[in-house]
Amino acid sequence: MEITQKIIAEFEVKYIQFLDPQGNLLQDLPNSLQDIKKVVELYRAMVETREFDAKAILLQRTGKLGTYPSILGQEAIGVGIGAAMRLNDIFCPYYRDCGTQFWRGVKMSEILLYWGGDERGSNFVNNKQDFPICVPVASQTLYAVGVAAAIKLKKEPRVVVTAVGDGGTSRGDFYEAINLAGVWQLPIVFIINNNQWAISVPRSQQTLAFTLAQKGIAAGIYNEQVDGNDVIAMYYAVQKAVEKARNGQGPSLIEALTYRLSDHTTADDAKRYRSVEELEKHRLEDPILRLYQYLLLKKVWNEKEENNLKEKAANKVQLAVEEYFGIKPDSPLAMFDHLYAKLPDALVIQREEVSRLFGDL
Ligand SMILES: Cc1ncc(C[n+]2csc(CCOP(=O)(O)OP(=O)(O)O)c2C)c(N)n1
Ligand SMILES: [Mg+2]
Repeated sequence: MEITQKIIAEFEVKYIQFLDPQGNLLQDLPNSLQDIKKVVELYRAMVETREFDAKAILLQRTGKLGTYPSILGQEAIGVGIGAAMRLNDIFCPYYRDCGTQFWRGVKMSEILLYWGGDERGSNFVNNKQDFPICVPVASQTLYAVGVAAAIKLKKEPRVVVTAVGDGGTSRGDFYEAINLAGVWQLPIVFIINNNQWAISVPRSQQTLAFTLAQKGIAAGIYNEQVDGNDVIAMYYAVQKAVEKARNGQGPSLIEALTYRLSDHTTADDAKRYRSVEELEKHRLEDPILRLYQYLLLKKVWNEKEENNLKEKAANKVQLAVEEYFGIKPDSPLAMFDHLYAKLPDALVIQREEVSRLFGDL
């Protein structure tokens, strides 16, 4: 006897790319980027972010910064998200999102302060409602959902954007977050920075799912895969998702395909678990290189502009470093602040001990 089954649902995962790795434009620029000056702005921001990143690693290597997670190769994700959001939207970052944070007005010196071990770096001067960097993997997706629920209750025309790594999408927090965002139709956009590695665990050992974007299907939310090395595609996809959420049309999940060109953090040595050939292959997909080539082809950029930009970026980063160096270290007692409304007895005792050792600085 032959058993029959009907297909009751079929799903698709879309992929979008504008620029190929050689900088060729594969389809017309989106309407929102018809003004080439805006594309140049995206380029400038990526170059500045890379300059910052290189300096942060040097600071760590010379003992002037704590452990730092490089964003090398992932600048298009950060800048694309930043440019697509409005300033009064809310960003819930993880630790590889400084490109977005800079675009939104977080100071470079604040990010240095944070990785220097000083929590005052999270008290942003410019955008107080953005959340601090989140290190516990994927937990940011949960409180981002909480914030989006609050926005919806208050009927505010704002959107929450949160980013998470490929590894983070294996955690329960992530599934719970996208599930509830779907059920409650929240104004939120989840971005997956799929850089192919979770420290030493490759993407292939995270899930058998063909894409990470399709995880959104199970949650009933819109999903899309984007070339995360193409800042034009990133900007386009995130802006579309953000405005959809703002118009009450629910959440989205965007998987940005990229590659972590650096070690996981300055405490890691990726040579121990991945080949140089793999790394070199992905270097050719570099997001900055391809946009540089496109701008050259369009004749809106040249070597002189490039040198000017690099010099300006280096100066900006140097000023941030000097500002960071000039900040007087916080009192050791600060570690007890902001943990509890009322400190538990055990911590009261420890606080007194620290106070005796170091004085009330
Ligand atoms: C809850 C939790 N478990 C483990 C860790 C240790 N840890 C830090 S980063 C990381 C890998 C995360 O990989 P992925 O989500 O792909 O992000 P990526 O670092 O590649 O951007 C792990 C396991 C952590 N920070 N938090
Ligand atoms: Mg990863």
